Amino acid sequence: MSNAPTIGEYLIQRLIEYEVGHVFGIPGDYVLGFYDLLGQSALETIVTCDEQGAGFAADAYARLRGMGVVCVTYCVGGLKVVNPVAGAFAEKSPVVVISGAPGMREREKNPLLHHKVREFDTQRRVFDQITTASTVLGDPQTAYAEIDRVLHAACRHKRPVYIELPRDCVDLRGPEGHRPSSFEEPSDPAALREAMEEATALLNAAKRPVILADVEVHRFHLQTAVLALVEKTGIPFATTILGKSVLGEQHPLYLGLYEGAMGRDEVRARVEESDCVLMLGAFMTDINLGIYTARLDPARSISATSERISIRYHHFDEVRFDDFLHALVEAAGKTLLPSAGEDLPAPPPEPEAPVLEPEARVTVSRLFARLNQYLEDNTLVICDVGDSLFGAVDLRIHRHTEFLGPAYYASMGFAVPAALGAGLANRALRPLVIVGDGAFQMTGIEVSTLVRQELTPVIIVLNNGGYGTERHLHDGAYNDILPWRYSALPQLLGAGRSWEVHTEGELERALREAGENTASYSLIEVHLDPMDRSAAMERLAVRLSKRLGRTKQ
Ligand SMILES: Cc1ncc(C[n+]2csc(CCOP(=O)(O)OP(=O)(O)O)c2C)c(N)n1
Ligand SMILES: [Mg+2]
Repeated sequence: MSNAPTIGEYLIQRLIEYEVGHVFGIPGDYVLGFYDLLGQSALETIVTCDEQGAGFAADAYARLRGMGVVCVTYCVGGLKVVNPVAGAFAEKSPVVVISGAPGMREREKNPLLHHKVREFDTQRRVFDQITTASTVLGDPQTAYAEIDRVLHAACRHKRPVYIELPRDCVDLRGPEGHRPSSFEEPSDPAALREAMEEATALLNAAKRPVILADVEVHRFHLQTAVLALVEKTGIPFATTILGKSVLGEQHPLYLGLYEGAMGRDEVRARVEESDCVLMLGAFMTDINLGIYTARLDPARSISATSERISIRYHHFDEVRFDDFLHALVEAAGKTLLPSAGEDLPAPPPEPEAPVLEPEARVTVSRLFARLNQYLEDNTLVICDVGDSLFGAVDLRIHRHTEFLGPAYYASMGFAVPAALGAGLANRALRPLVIVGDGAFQMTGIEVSTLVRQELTPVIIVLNNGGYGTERHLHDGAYNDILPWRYSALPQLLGAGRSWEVHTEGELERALREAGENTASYSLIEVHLDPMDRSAAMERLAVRLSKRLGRTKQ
């Protein structure tokens, strides 16, 4: 009898080594054997209402914990996680997709087995487009090494991977004595030295350097290093929407959110007029760049990402992002001189505490101003697409990484299931979910899974009677939705508390009572005027509709 673990056991063991504690998904006959193994393991299985919810939950979990896992059955389950996995790919989140599949022996003679779409490898080929590595564990001789390779790729690139587990292979054993391979790819020391010389020369010569910290700083867990760099050099920093709150937004050197012409003018001017912008883990998406209104001159930029380091027009492919950043921190105060630290623009204004007008109808801007006061040290803000995201731009997040939102891929339906993933990734955080009524109709049913897991987020449903964002771009009857009674959800689920809010007085009471409710989720349905919108949405709508060649009257 071999001492080697079964393929299923080895996969579970490696996931635990990557500090995964939960697996999200829905079982099916092609994956039942593996679900049994999961049930006997230290991993907790979280069964959601729908696979898409499991996918978003795993994405949020990965953003907080460094790896998230979704485990589904063949095609009917797998193809439902395509959208969240695509979002995880686009926004760099290391989600591991484990899909059950027909056994290798069942595949002979190409029978028409249930759930098969076209060929046996159709699902895998779909996932090849949206993952950084994929494998079918059909051969016990190579399965362990394949698991090592694929999990390493997820971690190295912070992108999803796909592992297909044929049901007759789960209990097969590979070779004895396997040790996980090492995939270290150290920086080329000479290239690192040269990159550092160029970067320090540029930064030392700069009179008004600025750091632009973005999403990869979060994904690669480099916040502490960036903070050390900021503090040792005195260089002020800005972030983008996608990297929002990657460093605490109450830091004295925080300039604000940089989003080209969409953002605040002082921040835009300070960044664009800087003689050296050090971009760390920055992702140049259209929304991050304020729909291409950002003006960043490569001749005055240093850009470091996990893919390459660029210093003005020189590119260094052999230098690792983390090595470069740590070398900068190490040089700070030595070869890298402290910044003069003059002319910091005034810090972003704390939105004024609104004076309560108890009878007044709640508006979007007053709602967000109030929510800003509501944030506590353990609040994790999770936004969905729409005014939830844009209205949240001006929230001042207390510490780093307390903001999750699909700010680039922008798939509706992210926020409620993300609260599930984030809540399990770190139970010490209390999610504050901000979600539009349209997005809530897509995945809000996962509140059911929040109940099962005894999570207690506060969920604010912005009820503006439909697809508000789209109304501002181009209105039509297709932007209306059925007006659900969102606050009746506790009756449907038999759990939770809810409030229906029209006025500021009602909002105040709901927020207070929700804050005190630590026994269940709290859902606050806020009625808003269908044409009301945040200032950020207003700026975005103007720009987007110009690009679409349509202007709103
Ligand atoms: C999955 C998905 N489908 C469609 C869209 C296009 N879209 C962008 S915003 C929007 C409306 C969002 O409505 P709601 O969630 O109510 O938020 P609001 O705009 O009203 O704040 C739609 C349909 C999308 N981003 N994602
Ligand atoms: Mg809406």
